[in-house]
Amino acid sequence: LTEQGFTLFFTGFSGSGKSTIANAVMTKLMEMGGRRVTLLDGDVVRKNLSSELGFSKEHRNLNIERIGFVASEITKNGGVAICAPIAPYRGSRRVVRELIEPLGGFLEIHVNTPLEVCEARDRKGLYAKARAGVIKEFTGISDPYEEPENPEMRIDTTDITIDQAAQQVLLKLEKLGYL
Ligand code: GGZ
Repeated sequence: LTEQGFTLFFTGFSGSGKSTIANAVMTKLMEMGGRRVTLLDGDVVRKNLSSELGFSKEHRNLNIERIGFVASEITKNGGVAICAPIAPYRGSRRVVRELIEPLGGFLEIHVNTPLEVCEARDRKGLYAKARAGVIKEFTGISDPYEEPENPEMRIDTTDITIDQAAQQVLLKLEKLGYL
């Protein structure tokens, strides 16, 4: 009996709630037991796997392709990979989807919390720095974000709790037969 591996690929602005939802989903999956879950969070990947990369289009795409490769290996072996980068470019998201879909499940989850809400939260003060021009090429302010056209899910965290958001993801996984 081999379980089907799958990848949850969260994409959205800085401060949209990707990381927090990804962590909550990971916790819930681990509490349910029986699945090996690997979290590939944006900042952790950048520190450990992509430390030499910046935020040009080329470097962002390279970063996403590395994340996709690791997630594809996990998925191939029946594990659960949870990725939470900004992944602003459609092309690189498509590359990752095409890499993983033949090996297992792939769910693209657009955390579509509006930019105004992310900026108002400004948990790390990055938006203020981006507006001031201290951080260049900042997604949503001075760099593009190409909206997903056909994501498996959209989650706007403006008016829901993290727990509710995570619950929506689990419900979707159940409906699709992954849990
Ligand atoms: C976007 C930036 C930038 C620029 C630093 N643009 O909220 P955070 O801080 O922790 O998440 C953001 C993270 C984005 O890295 P990713 O690897 O997810 O991006 S991508 O998928 O595009 O490769 C933010 C911080 O790094 N950060 N400079 N210019 N976010």
